[in-house]
Amino acid sequence: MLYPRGSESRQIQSLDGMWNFRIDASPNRNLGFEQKWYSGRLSTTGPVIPMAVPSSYNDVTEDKNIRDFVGWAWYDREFFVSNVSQNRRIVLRFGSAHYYAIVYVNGIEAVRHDGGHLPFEADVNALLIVNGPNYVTVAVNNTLSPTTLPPGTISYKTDTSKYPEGYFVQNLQMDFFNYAGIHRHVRLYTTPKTYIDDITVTTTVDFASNIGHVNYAIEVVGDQSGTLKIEVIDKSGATVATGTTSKGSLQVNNPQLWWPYTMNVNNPAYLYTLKVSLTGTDLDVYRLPIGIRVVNVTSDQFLINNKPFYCHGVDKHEDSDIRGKGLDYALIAKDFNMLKWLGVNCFRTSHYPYAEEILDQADQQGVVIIDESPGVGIRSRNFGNESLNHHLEVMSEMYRRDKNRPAVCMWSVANEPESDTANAVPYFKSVIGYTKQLDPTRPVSFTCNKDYSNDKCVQFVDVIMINRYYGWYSDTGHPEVIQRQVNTNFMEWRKIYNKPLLVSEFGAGTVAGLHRQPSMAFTEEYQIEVLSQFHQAFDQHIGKFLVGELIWNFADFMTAQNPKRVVGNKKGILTRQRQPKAAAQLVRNRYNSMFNSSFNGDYRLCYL
Ligand code: GCB
Repeated sequence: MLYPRGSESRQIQSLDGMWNFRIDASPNRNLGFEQKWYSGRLSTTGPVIPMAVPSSYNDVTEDKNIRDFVGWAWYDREFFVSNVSQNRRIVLRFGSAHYYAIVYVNGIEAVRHDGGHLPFEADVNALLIVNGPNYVTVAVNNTLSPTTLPPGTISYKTDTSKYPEGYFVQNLQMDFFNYAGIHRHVRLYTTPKTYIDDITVTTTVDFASNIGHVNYAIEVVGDQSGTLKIEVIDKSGATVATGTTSKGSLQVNNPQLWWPYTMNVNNPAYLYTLKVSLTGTDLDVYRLPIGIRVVNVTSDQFLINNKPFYCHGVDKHEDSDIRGKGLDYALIAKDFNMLKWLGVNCFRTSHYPYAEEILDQADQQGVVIIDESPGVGIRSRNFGNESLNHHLEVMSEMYRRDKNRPAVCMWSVANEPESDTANAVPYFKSVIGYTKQLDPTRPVSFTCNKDYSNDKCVQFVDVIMINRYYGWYSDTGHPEVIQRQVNTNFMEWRKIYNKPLLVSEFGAGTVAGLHRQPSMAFTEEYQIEVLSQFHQAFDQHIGKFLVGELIWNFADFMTAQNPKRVVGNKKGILTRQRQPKAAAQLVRNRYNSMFNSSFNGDYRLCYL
């Protein structure tokens, strides 16, 4: 599915803004469907409040019932389409809505989508009224079940001595708040009736002869007799390669490669434009940003353009005050500025696919992405066929959305599943195998919190990713044992698997402004001690088989209420408002020295 981009043949109309909103708090949460709230304007069937789109609805109001709501929430708004666009194909596209969404246009169902973090769209020409007001209604349900990704359960509390009649709660299997609503852009866009439906690009580089190969496949829907022109255009606007077939390979001589910004500070993240023009009865033009680069994994290295890449990074959440998980350009800009300030060259989209607008910045700024699916907290009870089929579907939607992004250098299919159980084996063999089949050009992994002695699924991955909380969830208050435990653990993994290793989580909960000398858990001093003990351990393995470190977490983030969380998870090196805790300076010094240091015979020589 191509991201909507304006061109001489395509127009985009935003439907973002204030929508009307109401939760369906009826006991069975089904009143909206029983009364067909979609068959007229929402305001005619009950009271509505204004709700920002994109945003999560949870933290926008002062109402706890809305913040903690579980069930169907309803949105609607009015819009117009012009006569001109009626001659085109008109598509209604949602960047994402969490979790399950049903969309109606003028009271008729247009599309439904299962899954909270990926785009969906529908051709809506047949549903539109030209020269009249149209309305779109969206019902969004945030209920997580054993077969959703992430999975969850609903507990019905039937003991009426303790709970009122019909009382139920949502149980989560993940450590972040289940923000809900229309999280990303809603847009109408037009294409000609015959149109470019999909473009797939992979690149290879012939280093000896300094040639880049852009392999592409184009899918056209409609009349197939049109003429295609494919151009690779460089930053100066010059066309450097052309093609005319729907599938082919274009040669770019002396290519400017896409590099992470730390590997080529002077010319990072070089993007070409693949311009595809389709001329038939009508013209369609689509411009896709592409990067020429190649990713490989050996038994001990992660190579980008044949040079060893060391990931000095963070894990993140798409999370902020007020907007929850709603797309926010100021936040995206701030986060990338902060990532650069910290010297971060890589992040994992823990624990779900982030907005396309975030990945755009990663492509443009040269920050490597480990693209993670929403497969977080999958337990044994979730390894059934229905879950598996949904997981495969999610991987295919994710691949289809992000496949052309040079910044995406690895897929992570899951975070901390119960990979030590027997039924995890066929499940992950299938999910990882399927992802590799979709995309043979990128490594595939999942993050593992089991151990070398009991995990059963690391056998399928290309890079071992492990989450380790020495000094926090074990030996709390004892950072002095971290180095020993990291070293022992690394060597055990290494004895079993001849694969590169990346520490995909480590960290310590830290309440900003809390100090204690000597340090104690939750103080800023303690976070520094924990991180620096890990750093010293890592330094003994960098350049050998360790290919990266990701701190949990870039910033504090919201979780469900729970006696172990103080208004959310506080393992950020930044506060939720993106202000640095003391550890941010430690990380900044370490990460900046990693790419600023000159050739000195260690792994840093990998950097250009
Ligand atoms: C983990 C999870 C992450 C949690 C983190 C923690 O292992 O992957 O989602 O937030 O630990 O802070 O406990």
